[in-house]
Parts: sequence; structure tokens; C-alpha cells
Amino acid sequence: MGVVNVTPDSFSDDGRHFDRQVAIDHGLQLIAEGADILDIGGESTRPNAPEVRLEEELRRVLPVIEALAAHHVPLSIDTSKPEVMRRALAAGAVIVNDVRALQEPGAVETVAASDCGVVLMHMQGTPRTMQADPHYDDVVADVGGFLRARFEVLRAASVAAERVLLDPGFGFGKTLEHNLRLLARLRALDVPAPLLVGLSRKSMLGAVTGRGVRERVHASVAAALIAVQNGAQVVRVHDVAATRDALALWAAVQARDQDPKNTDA
Ligand code: 7PM
Repeated sequence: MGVVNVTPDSFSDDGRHFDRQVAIDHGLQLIAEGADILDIGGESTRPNAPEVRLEEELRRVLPVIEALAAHHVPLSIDTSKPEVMRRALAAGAVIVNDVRALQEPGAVETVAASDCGVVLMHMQGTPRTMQADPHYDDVVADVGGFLRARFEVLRAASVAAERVLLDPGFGFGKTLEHNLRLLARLRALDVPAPLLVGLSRKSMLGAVTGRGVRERVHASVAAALIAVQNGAQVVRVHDVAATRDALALWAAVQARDQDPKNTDA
């Protein structure tokens, strides 16, 4: 899943993709690099980011969705607002990616009334407060429990299990220690649906490598590879070509490890 930001204040892009045509061109570039899904977002979830109003969010994302929908790559809309979900789905998006796991009023009903896919992400607190002082009894057990509970809410609303992806929400109300433990123990989340993870360019990678946001490509690729090795089915990334190369090598080696001709097991 390639990231297309349509925000002027994203830490990853310095607003370079706020300009409508720049965002569309960036999406086309990610398709050319081999993205299987494009995630289009007009609401920054950075700590302390100002909330984006409905009309502004629609103005940002709808023209980009309309332009990219013609290119036969599934589009996901990164939003928490039911009205943005509805309008984005009508414009050609087929997946709702919600960092608030459909907890806004009307969000579950909106997804249930459509046939879209849906990503439910864990966050502790709100974007404004989440990095203040995150606490867990056991981060893996707590995040797994939240994701199972939100999955059950969707099932109770008659959303088929096959439509759902679950995401531990790296960086959303987590310390470096929490993030590293989640990545190490991804399989222990023990969730009932495929996992999507977003680690690309995040501050936890900066904390480990000492690098600024523009210098985190190598660590991002390593993080995506570790995530897939630990069971992630979808990785949300900025650097699609580099990530695909790393995963192609991983898959080629993996196939030999699984080969029934192996006699050294
Ligand atoms: C500022 C702060 C800008 C944080 C962008 C971000 C995820 C997501 C984001 C994720 C899912 C970023 C984040 N992250 N959706 N949206 N999972 N499902 O680093 O990890 O891209 S926004």
C-alpha cells in the first residue's frame, strides 16, 4: 500500500503533495513502482496537528480519488469522518482506512452499508494527546484485545470478516519500547483478520537510527521486511519500489524454505 498525502502539514512530505496535481502525479509514480493499493489521506494525524474540517478534507481528497480511480489500482481513503468515507467510496475508493477504528458516530453504519474493505487501527488517546505519556499493562495483549473487540463490533454490524484488516497503529500512542515490542511480537497479537502495518519513515525508526525523516528509507524497508516476516499481510509505505525489491528477495528465499524437496529439515 503506497501513501499519497494530500495534506499541507504531513511530517513525511512537508506539504509537497498538497497541490492536487502533485498528489495525483505522486500516486501515478507509486503505481509505476508497483503499488497494489494507494492510500489517500487529507487529514494529518500528526501529534498536535490542527483538525481538518469536513469541507476542506473533501476538497483535498475527492479530486485525487477521481483522477486515480481510472488507473485500476484499488484506492483506500484514510479518514475517520463518515461523510468523507461515503463521498470517497462514491468517487471510486474501495477501502476505508480509519486510524480511529470506526469509533466516530455513524462510521460503523457507513462501512456496513457499503461493500468496501476496511482497516481498523489501534490508537491510544487522540492525535493531540497520544504521545504525552502512553501506558499499557501489556502492549501486545492490550492492542490485540482492542483489535479483536473492534472486529467483533463490525461482525455484529454484519460486515463480513473477509472485508477487514487490522493494524496495531505504530506510533499512535506508543513509546519506542512499545513500538519495538509490537513489531517483535506481531504474531502474538493473535488477531482474527490479516494485519496491515505502517512503519514507513516513522519516528521510531529515527530513534533507532538517529536519522531525520527524509533519511529513513533504508530503515523503513528493513521495518517492512521484519513486519512481513512476522506475519503482516499488507505494508503501508512511502517507498514502494525499494520495499517491493526487498520483499521480492524475501519471497524468493521463503519459497525455497517451504520447498517440499528440502531433505535437511
Ligand atoms: C503525520 C503523523 C503524518 C503521522 C502522517 C502520519 C498509519 C495510517 C498514518 C498507520 C494506518 C504516517 C502517519 N499512519 N493508517 N495513517 N496505519 N492504517 O506516518 O500506521 O503516515 S498517518
